[in-house]
Amino acid sequence: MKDKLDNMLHSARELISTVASEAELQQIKIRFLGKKGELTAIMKGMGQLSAAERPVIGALANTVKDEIESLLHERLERTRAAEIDRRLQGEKIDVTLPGRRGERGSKHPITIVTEELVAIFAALGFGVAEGPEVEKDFYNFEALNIPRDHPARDMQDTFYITDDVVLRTHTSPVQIRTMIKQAPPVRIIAPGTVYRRDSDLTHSPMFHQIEGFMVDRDISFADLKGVLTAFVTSYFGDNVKVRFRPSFFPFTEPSAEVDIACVICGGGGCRVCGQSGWLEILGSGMIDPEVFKSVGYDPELYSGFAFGMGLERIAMLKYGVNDLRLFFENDTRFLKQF
Ligand code: 2NM
Repeated sequence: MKDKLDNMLHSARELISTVASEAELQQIKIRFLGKKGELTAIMKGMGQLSAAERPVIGALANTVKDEIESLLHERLERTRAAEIDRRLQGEKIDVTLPGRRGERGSKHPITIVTEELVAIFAALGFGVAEGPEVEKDFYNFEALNIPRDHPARDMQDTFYITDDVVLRTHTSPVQIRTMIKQAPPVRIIAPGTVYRRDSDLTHSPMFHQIEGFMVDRDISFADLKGVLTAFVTSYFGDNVKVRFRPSFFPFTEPSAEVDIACVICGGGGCRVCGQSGWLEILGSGMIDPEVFKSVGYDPELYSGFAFGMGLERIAMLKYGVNDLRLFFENDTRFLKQF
């Protein structure tokens, strides 16, 4: 009996020392200490022993049991520690690796064009002015010699807030406000958002303009041509052809539209320029004496010119964009190309 217990302890020790998993340890525990285990069997058979043997074998069996339990426990701890070590090795983080960069935004093409045009006019001595987008009828229309019955006043074109308040349809009210506040000489450009009840492939109800004007003694149409030609060649290149074509605006007389040779076909005629070889890029004219009267300038003393252009159109020509809607959809795949 004693040999049996010694052998049992010996083989248990051998087994436990080679085990590598918790599951195997559990099996060994069942084999020796379980209800039907080898040691349990011996303990159950104690009754058959003589009174002299029983305490000796009993004590030995208990020692063997304790020993196996402590071997199992010790091995279990080691297996768990090894398992944790292995996981930590696998999950090790290299804290010196560079982090993921946050995605950087980019300037909207309309912002880029605005800043470039403002810079060109700044170099020509123009300051920048801004004004409200919700505007009084007086500043948006009345002071600009746009009478009550003029087609531009039609509900078709203008968003009315009340009878007397509109979303500005151009940035000209900024020039009116500037002239009312400031005596000549003045040279100002007004970039900004404007609104018209118009929506199709080439018109958005919200779009952007830069308008500008210059007033002093003896400003002539030659100044208009000089400044606008300087602007156009500065933005589209020294070699671009420019022409001035008679036009009409209620707030200027005479008025002229400025065309450049088509940036797509170079003047030969294509779809973009409607076979004409020319692209209209801005409107202009000598400020009408009626406008001067509304702002308190003396038309006998002062003269000036003014001009205006749509920035979406300029951006489309500059960058070869063929769909106006791209400027308003804010798809970053489009925006990040500029
Ligand atoms: C244009 C074309 C021609 C213009 C006129 C004025 C003002 F207030 F000085 F009279 N501001 N802007 C003007 C003139 C705008 O846009 C196509």
